[in-house]
Amino acid sequence: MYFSDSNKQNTSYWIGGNDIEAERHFVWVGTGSDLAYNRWYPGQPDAASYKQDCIEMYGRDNFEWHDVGCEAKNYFIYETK
Ligand SMILES: [Ca+2]
Repeated sequence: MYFSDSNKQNTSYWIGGNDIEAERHFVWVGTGSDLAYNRWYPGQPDAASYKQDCIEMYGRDNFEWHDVGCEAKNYFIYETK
């Protein structure tokens, strides 16, 4: 993916992982399977100051992953068959 610097900083994507069922146990929403791969930003997941159950690719951190509140307004990426 390519974004200009200004776009990149304002762009984050949902990738369909969450730990809604069990805190700190992240799974993919489609299959319920564990994350076989991850690209967490250093220090993440941190469940910082409020409930952070969903995974986003965070533009400001080079699209590395953050756990964040699921109510955030992000773009999304999904897999089709
Ligand atoms: Ca976080």
